[in-house]
Amino acid sequence: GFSFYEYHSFPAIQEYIDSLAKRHPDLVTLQNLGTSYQGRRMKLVKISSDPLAGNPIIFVDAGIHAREWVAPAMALYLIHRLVNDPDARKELDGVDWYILPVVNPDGYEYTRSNRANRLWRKTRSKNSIFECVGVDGNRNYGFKWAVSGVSKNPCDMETYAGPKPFSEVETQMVRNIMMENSKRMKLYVSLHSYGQYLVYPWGYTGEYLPKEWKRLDSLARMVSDAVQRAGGQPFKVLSAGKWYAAAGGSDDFAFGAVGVPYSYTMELTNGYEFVFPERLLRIVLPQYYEGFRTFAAQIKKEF
Ligand code: 0X9
Ligand code: ZN
Repeated sequence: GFSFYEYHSFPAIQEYIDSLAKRHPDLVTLQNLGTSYQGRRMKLVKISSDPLAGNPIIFVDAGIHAREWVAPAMALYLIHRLVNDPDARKELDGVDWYILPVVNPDGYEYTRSNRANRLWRKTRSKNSIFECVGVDGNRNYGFKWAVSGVSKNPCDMETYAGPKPFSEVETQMVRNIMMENSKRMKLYVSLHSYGQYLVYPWGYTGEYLPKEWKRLDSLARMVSDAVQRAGGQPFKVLSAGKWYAAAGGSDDFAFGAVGVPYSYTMELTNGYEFVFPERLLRIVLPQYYEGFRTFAAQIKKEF
C-alpha cells in the first residue's frame, strides 16, 4: 500500500488520489484543474459527506515551494485521515475539505530528479526574454503584488515575483479555486516548511495588521495548543509581515482579495528549514493533524 510516512513522486501521489476517489465515491470527488506548465495533470481533492449541503469550505494547499516536501506529505496524510479514520466524521460533518496536495508539481519533480536540484523553490516556467527558469509562486499572487520582499530579477533563485501577477498557470489554478468558491470558503491554509510558524495576514507589510487580527491570532493559538497537546512543538504565531514582509503570497490574496475570513501560512517542522527528514514524518504528521481537527471544530462553530 501507499505509505504516508514516505516522500512520493508526483505520479505516485496522483495514483493514490485516483484510487482513493474510486474506493470512496461517496466521500471523495476529484476536480480536474488542467495541467501544469510542463503538462502534469492537476486535480483538486474534494472531501464531503454532503456535497449538496452548501457547507463552509476549508481549503488546504501544499507544495507551492518545490523543495518543501513535508508539505505535500502533510496534505496527503490529512486526506488519508479524513477519509479513512472513522473518528473523522466530526471533521467531515458540516464542513467540506478542498485539498490541493502539490501546487507546483514541475518544481517538485525537479527537486526529486537529482541531488543538485534538491533546493529548487520556484516553478519551472520559461520566460521568453530571459534564459532563467521559474517564478516564486508565493510572490506571484495578485494582491499588493511585488510591493515588498520580492526580486524583479528572473534569475533570482528565491523570490522572483514573475513578469506580472498570476503569470504562472499553477497560481492561476489556486486563484480560480478561491474565486469560484469565495462565498463558502471560510478557511485557507497554505502548507510550507520552515521552522514551525503559523502566520496570518498581512504578509506584504509588518507595519500594520488587518482589523480582524485578533480572531486570526486566537484561532492560530488554539491550533498551536492542540498540536502541543498531541506532543508536538507549538507554533510561533504572528502576522507574516512581522516575521518578514513579502508581497504576492497566497495567504494575503485569499484574505485581502477573495475575502476568506481565516487565512494562514502554516510552516511545518520545528528545528528544520526546507528539508525535513523522512524518518520523522511518522512522528510529526499525526501531531499536526490535531491542529486541523481544531481548525475544523472552530469553523463549524462559527459558520
Ligand atoms: O516566504 C514565503 O513564501 C513563506 N516562507 S518560506 O520559507 N516557506 O518560503 C512565508 C510566506 C508568508 N506569507 C506572506 N509573506 N504573504
Ligand atoms: Zn515555502
